[in-house]
Amino acid sequence: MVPDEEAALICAKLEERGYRGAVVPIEHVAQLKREVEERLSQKEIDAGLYEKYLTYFKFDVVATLPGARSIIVTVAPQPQRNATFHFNGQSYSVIIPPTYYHDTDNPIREILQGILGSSGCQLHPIALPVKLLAVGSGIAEYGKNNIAYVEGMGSFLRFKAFLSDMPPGRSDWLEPRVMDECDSCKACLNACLTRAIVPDRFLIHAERCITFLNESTDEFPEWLDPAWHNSLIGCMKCQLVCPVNKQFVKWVEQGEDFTEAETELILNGVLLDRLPPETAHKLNRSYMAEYLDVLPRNLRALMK
Ligand code: B12
Ligand code: SF4
Ligand code: SF4
Repeated sequence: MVPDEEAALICAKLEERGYRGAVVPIEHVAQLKREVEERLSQKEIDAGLYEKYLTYFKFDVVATLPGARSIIVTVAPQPQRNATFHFNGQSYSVIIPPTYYHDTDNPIREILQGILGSSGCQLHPIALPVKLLAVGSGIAEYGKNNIAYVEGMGSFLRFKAFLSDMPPGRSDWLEPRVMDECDSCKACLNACLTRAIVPDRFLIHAERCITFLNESTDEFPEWLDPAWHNSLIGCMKCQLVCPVNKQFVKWVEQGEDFTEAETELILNGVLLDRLPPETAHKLNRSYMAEYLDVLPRNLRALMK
C-alpha cells in the first residue's frame, strides 16, 4: 500500500468506529519540543511545579521506537461519568470528567495494529503534548480555556498518540489556532473560579487550575475554597459553560457505586492492595486506582 493510502485507511477505519485520527511526520516532534521549551524560557510554565508533567513527555522518539517515521494522533468521544459513594446514610453522586477513563485506548490500538500489522509496521504508545499535536494535524482547535475541541465531540474526548515506523504520506501542519466561537465569548474566563484562565495571555496559569491542585498530593493552598471542587478529580467548570459543548454537557454515563463500607475504606486512605478485591476492581474500572492517594481529600471536599 502506498503511504497516503495507508494513512487514509487508518483515518477511515477510526471514523467507522466513531473515532478520529491523523498521521503526522515524525519531524514535527522537534517542533512540539521547541514550543514547550519556548513556554518554559518565557516562564509561562513554571518548570518546578510542572516537572512531573514535563518529564512525562518522550520527545526522544527514536529511543522509544528505532526507525520511527510517523505519529498517529487519535481522538475518542468520551462522556462524563457519575460515580456514587454512600456515607453516613447519604448518597453522593460525583463526576469523573472525560479523559480519565482509558477505555477507548485499547480498541483504538487494536484498529491501528490491525492495519499496521499487515504491512509489518510497528506501533508504540507515546507521551507527547497531544493538544498541540492534534491542533497541528488539523483535527482539533484550541478554545480560550486551553482545551482542544474536535468537530462533533466538543471537548468531551480523549486524545492518544502512537509512534509508528510507517511512512507518513503527505500531510499539512497547521499553526496553533483558537476556535472562531471564542472571538466574542469569554464564558470560560468568567466560570473559572480560581482565575486560572486570564485575558492577557493564552496559556492558563496551570498552578491555579483546580485540576493541578486536586491531582496533586500536596495540601490544598489556603486560598482554595473546597466548595469550588466539582469533580472527584479534575474540574469541569470551563467546559460545561462553553457554548461549543452545548450538545454534550448532558452526556453523563453511570459509573461505579461504592457501598458505605467501601466509601469508608477509601476515605480512610486504605491502599489498593489492602482493599477487598471487589472495591479494587471498582476503582480500576473507574480508572481511579492511580489517584487513590488523593481521593480521600477530594471526596471529603465534595461531601462538605
Ligand atoms: C500537564 C497537563 C495538565 C496540567 C496543565 C495544563 C495546561 N494547560 O498547561 C493541569 C493539571 C493543570 C491540567 C488540567 C486539565 N487537563 Co490536562 N493534561 C496535561 C498533560 C499531561 C500535558 C499537557 C501539557 O503540559 N502540554 C504542554 C502545554 C504547554 O501545551 P498546551 O497546553 O497545549 O499549550 C500550548 C498552547 O498553549 C500553545 N500556545 C501558546 N501560546 C499560544 C497562543 C495561541 C493563540 C494559541 C492558539 C496557542 C498557543 O503553545 C503551548 C505549548 O508551548 C496532557 C496530556 C498530554 N499528553 O498532552 C493532559 C490534557 C491536556 N489534559 C486534559 C484535560 C481534559 C484536562 C482538564 C480539563 C482536566 C479535567 N478533565 O478535569 C484540565 C483543563 C485545564 C485547562 N483549562 O487547560 C486533556 C485535554 C483534552 C482536551 N479536550 O483538550 C489531555 C490532553 C489529556 C488527554 N489524554 O486527553 N492538565
Ligand atoms: S467558553 Fe467561549 S471563549 Fe471559552 S472556549 Fe468556549 S467558546 Fe471559547
Ligand atoms: S479546569 Fe477548572 S480551574 Fe482549571 S482552568 Fe478550567 S475552570 Fe479553571
